[in-house]
Amino acid sequence: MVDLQTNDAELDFWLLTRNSSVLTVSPRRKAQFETRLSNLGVSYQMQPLMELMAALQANSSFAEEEYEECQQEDCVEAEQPRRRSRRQARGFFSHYPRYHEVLSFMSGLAARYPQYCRYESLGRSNEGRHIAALSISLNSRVRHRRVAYIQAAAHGREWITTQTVLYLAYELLSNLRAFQRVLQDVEVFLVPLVNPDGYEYTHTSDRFWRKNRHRYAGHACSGVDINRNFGNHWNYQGASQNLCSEVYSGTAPNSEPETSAVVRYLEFNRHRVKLSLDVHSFGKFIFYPYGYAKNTVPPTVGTLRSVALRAANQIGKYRGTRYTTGTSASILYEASGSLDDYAYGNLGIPLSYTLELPGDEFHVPAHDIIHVCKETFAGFIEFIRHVSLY
Ligand code: 0X9
Ligand code: ZN
Repeated sequence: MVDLQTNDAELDFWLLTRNSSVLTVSPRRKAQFETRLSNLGVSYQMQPLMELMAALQANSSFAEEEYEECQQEDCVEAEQPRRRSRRQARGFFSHYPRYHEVLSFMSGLAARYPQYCRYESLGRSNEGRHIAALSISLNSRVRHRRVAYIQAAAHGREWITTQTVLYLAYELLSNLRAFQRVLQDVEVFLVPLVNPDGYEYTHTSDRFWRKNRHRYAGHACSGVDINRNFGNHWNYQGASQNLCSEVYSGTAPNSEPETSAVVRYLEFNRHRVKLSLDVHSFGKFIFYPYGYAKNTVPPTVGTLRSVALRAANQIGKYRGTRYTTGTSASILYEASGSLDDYAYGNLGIPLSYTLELPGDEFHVPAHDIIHVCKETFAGFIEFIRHVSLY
């Protein structure tokens, strides 16, 4: 399966673990692929993607109804500001926002909490969109605060990840007093949409687009996998140089503006950043380095593991969600050129993780968004709590 993922550009793996996989294959290749699976002795089930798409469509109309509720002017004006903002937030976390909505949610938070929250751009994407960030801290005058860096949606289709990071920002800022200790000397730096072009493309053209939107003249295929484009064992394993592949690693490490925007920020702040968390979907995993090869364990694996287990435990308290922790190469597959290996291996960021949120596919139902946000929030806080120990 790992071989197919890297070498067959027509297959798109949604999940690939040791005992099972979820992937899409075009109708044209279906019969041939079934023969191949039978020859390999693999048992499988097939479902037309159109069925899944129809279910998703039914789902999203539910979300819009919820969001539209009480949008008329008289209704909005009569409300108390605090209640209004809570209701608006409820609405925000019951659907999947577009890029511009994400940006206005972020700038709205910064405008409401100017003393504690800064809204900035790390740079621009291939198509010129801002890679927006929020910095949250209590003592912005203290220069050398440690940083907890959390990013999401390096893969366009992983919509739920953006929501969990925005929820973290919202929840921290709405309850600053409750999180005073956690935030005492830590700056929380959030990038909810690392791949804004890919994200928008999943809203306009192809719900299951993964890569960025880099176009190559004279080629039909486009896009680089941001999570194969970082400069640690670049293109070594679990990555491809076929630009039609879902795991295409780009022309060189850091070749993509989205990757280099993140790298520029992390390099500049390398002595302050103690946590790097890359949020993905799906599978309920917490990965720590190294992911580039099997049986390669970093010297501080004990700490990495114990913090991961604590975070998993906190997440489970909300409704019993159970995460598996380990290195991705041992639990899942080798994937070189990812952020977690780069942050740990090249920059020396001591707590470096990749989170795979829950779900059976990329589309978490609208009514479940808030629950994933809440349980993941508990995990984020646990990770951030460890930052001040460094
Ligand atoms: O393949 C990936 O980039 C991640 N899975 S996803 O389904 N979200 O695409 C997992 C990467 C795990 N490996 C490392 N972090 N090295
Ligand atoms: Zn991903």
